[in-house]
Amino acid sequence: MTRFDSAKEKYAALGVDVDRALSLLASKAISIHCWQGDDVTGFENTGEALSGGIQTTGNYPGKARTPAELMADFDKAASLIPGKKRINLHASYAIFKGERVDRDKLLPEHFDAWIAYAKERGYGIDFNPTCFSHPMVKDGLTLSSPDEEVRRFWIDHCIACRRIAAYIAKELGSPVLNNVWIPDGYKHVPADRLGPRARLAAALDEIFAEKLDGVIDCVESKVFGIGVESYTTGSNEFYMSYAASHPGVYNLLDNGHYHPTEMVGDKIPALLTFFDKVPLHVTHPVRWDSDHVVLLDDEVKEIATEIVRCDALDKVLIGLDYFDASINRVAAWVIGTRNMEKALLNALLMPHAKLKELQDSGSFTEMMMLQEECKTLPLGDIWEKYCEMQGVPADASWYEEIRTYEKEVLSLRK
Ligand code: RNT
Ligand code: ZN
Repeated sequence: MTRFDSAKEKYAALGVDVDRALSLLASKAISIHCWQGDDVTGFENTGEALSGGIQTTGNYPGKARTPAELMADFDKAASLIPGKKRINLHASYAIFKGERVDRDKLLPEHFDAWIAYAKERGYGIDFNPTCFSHPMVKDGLTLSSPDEEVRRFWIDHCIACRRIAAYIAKELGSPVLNNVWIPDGYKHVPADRLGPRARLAAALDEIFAEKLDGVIDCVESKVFGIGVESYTTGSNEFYMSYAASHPGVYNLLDNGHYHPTEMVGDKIPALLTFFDKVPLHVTHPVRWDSDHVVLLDDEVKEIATEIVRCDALDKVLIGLDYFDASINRVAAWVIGTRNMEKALLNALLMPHAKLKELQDSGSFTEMMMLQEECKTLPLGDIWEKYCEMQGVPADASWYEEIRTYEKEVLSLRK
């Protein structure tokens, strides 16, 4: 009997259907962020430093400098990751054939190369306005700025992005998540907390006014950023209320954007009670929103468990968000995405019906016992099988490919 067959028997004894778990996992797409490949630099070549209270640290050699390099690196990573993939783009990754335009004038055609790339590989695309690392961010503000001209620029940028998202959706025949995140806030204790939020709400109303097919709109809240410690305009309460009162706009949860003891796993069912979609940014925050590579830690496992337990694989849109410049960037993509897949597999292999029954019948001792016993079931044997079925390395041997790629490709980038 193979290890897989023996593991399968163990799961079956608990009432878990392993084949069903494998096919559900294979059909769930993970949206992989392009910005891990180049430290959130993009292709504008304006020399602007990363701003907005987010930071990449480290200077591991070999970062992608051009669309061709970023695409090649993404391909290398994707070849080592099982499962269905989407690619998550930022507006700053526009690819200009001729004349360059500023962000408020971006057009769908500036993403044709990405659409061709995605089409060839059968990927969906997700999209993000880039409201940072730009001279029109004045005093750290964009959509909530008191300066009419600044606000106008960013409203126009976000409108352009929604149209690009609609175009991509049409081209690929797959809806595009368009996520608005802005860095707005104050380092010091503000004198007016309401004014900026009123301006942000009005700006969002303008941005979302146009009905567009294929676009799933969402807004991403945050608790604080570096240099923006005292006040964040787009706070959790602000965006949650905005989404709840504006049908068709969703609240995106980034698990780096809450106080350290708040768990996004618990927020997912809270939102699923009221929303038919819950978009995510899965990350690994270490003491702050540090955007380390996603690990297979308790928080990520709990996020995956809630998605599966709530029968919400179709409702929760899983995107990753981290940017680590201190390690091989291609490996960073592979490690983080494989971990997200592993967390989902772990969740799919739990006897949820049985556990719920135990909770509802007040059998808390047995419930705890079973939850803990599940933690040492042979997940690895099923994972190996899944990787084999997907045609990717099942064990640490994938790292050899990274070593070779580093030697033959990345290290030549000077
Ligand atoms: C910042 C947000 C946002 C960005 C990316 C680059 O705190 O998490 O999602 O990380 O858009
Ligand atoms: Zn995020």
